[in-house]
Amino acid sequence: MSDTDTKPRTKVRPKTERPRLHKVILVNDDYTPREFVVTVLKGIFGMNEDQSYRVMITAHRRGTSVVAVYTKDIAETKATEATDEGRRAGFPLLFTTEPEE
Ligand code: TYC
Repeated sequence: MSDTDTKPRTKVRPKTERPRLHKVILVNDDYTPREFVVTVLKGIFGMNEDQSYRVMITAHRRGTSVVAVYTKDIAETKATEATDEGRRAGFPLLFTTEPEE
């Protein structure tokens, strides 16, 4: 580098976009018992009794409730696992995912 060359004052730092997070959404239905929903939320999403009751009752009253946000893969895996627990017990319990804005 010659004397007249000027170094950039700051390092070039290419912007790396963070991967978009995906919401897991609990969908209400008329058949799955409340207590079963709470048990699934505790087991698969690591929530305590209070948190899972709140998420369950929000879906019950409003139709849907956001459970948590994760990377796409983890959100989809957990939504599938939670939905499958309902299926195995004979309930139409449904968890879906959607990307965050
Ligand atoms: N609506 C159900 C009932 O009254 C309880 C329920 C809540 C089911 C939330 C699903 O995502 C749900 N037994």
